[in-house]
Amino acid sequence: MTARNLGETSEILITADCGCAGTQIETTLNGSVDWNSNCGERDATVKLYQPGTSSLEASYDVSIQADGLFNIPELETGTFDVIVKVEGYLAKGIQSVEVEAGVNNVVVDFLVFGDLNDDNIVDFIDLGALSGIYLSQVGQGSYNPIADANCDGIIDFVDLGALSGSYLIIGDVAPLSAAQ
Ligand SMILES: [Ca+2]
Ligand SMILES: [Ca+2]
Repeated sequence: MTARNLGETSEILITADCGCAGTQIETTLNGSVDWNSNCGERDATVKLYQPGTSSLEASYDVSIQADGLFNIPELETGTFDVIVKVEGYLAKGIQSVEVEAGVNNVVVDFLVFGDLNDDNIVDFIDLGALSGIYLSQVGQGSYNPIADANCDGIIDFVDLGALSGSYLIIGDVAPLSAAQ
């Protein structure tokens, strides 16, 4: 069997019947998020764009584990701008991530808390959402873990302060600018 050219980027179609299972190098992307383990698991979306553009190449729903790690088990090789959106946080972009055959790693840090309604800006809607469940505790129906910035089981002044600190900040969007 001839080796498949994994570096070829123009090939988008993947054939399922190549009979080569087990012979190809699987391409994976391991992500690491600066994360409070008390927060447990959290849903996130990882989007890959052609560098410097808003041309979406792929989108993955992932789960941030309590240790801050996430994994995309199979993806295409290439160079991508990566935008990670974790529930409750603004989207974070990382430019020009090279994905080669085999295991790849990407670090996602400095996540900004406070986007409770997932529209990629921290504003009065998020403030209102947090205020509406102020002093609710884990176990109560009104408690929303997404609003619990420090994940201590109560929505209080600490979480309000965290949200206020990012008030009117907007998350990253494609195309990512060179300044980032
Ligand atoms: Ca918002
Ligand atoms: Ca809290």
